[in-house]
Amino acid sequence: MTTNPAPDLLTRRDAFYRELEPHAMAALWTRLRKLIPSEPTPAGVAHRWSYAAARPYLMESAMLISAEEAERRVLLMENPGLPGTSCITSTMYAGLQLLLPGEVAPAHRHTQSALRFILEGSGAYTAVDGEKTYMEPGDFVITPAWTWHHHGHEGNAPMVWLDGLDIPIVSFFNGGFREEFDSVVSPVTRPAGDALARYGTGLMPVGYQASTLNSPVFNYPYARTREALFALPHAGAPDPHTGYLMRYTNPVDGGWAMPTIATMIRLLPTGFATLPYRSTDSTVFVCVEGSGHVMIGDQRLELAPHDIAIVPGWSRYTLHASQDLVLFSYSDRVAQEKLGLFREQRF
Ligand code: GTQ
Repeated sequence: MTTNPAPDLLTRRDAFYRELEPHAMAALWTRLRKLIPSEPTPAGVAHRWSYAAARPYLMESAMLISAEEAERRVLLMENPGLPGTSCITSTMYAGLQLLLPGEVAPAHRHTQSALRFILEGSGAYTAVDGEKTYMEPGDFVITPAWTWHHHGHEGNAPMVWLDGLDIPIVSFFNGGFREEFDSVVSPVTRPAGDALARYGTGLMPVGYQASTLNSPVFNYPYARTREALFALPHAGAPDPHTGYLMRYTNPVDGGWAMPTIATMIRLLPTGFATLPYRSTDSTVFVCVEGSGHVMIGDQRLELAPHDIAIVPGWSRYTLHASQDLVLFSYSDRVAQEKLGLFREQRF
């Protein structure tokens, strides 16, 4: 293994490598360690976006362009370690979308899957595949790939939500398609609340044949989620590495709610801190309520309501709650699990 080649041989090797270049070939042994690393070294960096700092820019954007002209009036969050990519991690996209009362974000569809996590406001809806759902802060809403969707606002204050999409995954597979609907809104064929009534109560229509790619429930209301989360401390102690951590599930098969994006929510009671943990999925955290911080090595990221933080994959981190801290998170974990790539480590 460890031989010391003669200087003459080294020169001949370099010449050989240069000779290969114009043939679009290269010697694997010069690249093997980088190509097949001993462990992941994610391209993105740890970062936090303060909602208080971002919000004025979002409001300013509404003075420059309407939702309709923009198609989607969104300020995207780009990982400082991934400049020019429009991505928040190497596999996930994140943006803050603003809709004002009376505005419509026109109907379109795309092969990218999207989630909405509602940050502020009330009275706006998203219409997905023929059904409207009115959105409230803390709601988790799914827009499955290739479903027609538009957003509208019947309330009286600005509505802001976080968009999470699997844009980098779809572009990696070169699978991106988009279509605009031929009018501003796509048809609504079922009453609001239909999906939640049929599939979201522990009941299921008998004989229901569903694709299990996406959950048929496409709005997981925070009122229900919150009640569930805050019931957990009555029954036992939090997991020392994750806190009270729950995942959003597809009620048809118990799997993840979406095919490429794993979504979870957790409660860390006041004063609680997790033990160090890491996993291979770079994760986007959204502070829903409460406050605290995340430590990634010696880097400290503060978490106040609606702040967004990135923990790069395979980085050891701890979470700390100063006030009952509720964190929504999403990552490519579900895709990694399907490919046999997901790993986690508890310290
Ligand atoms: O609302 O459909 O942030 O298509 C980026 C692309 C939101 C949306 C984004 C989109 C949407």
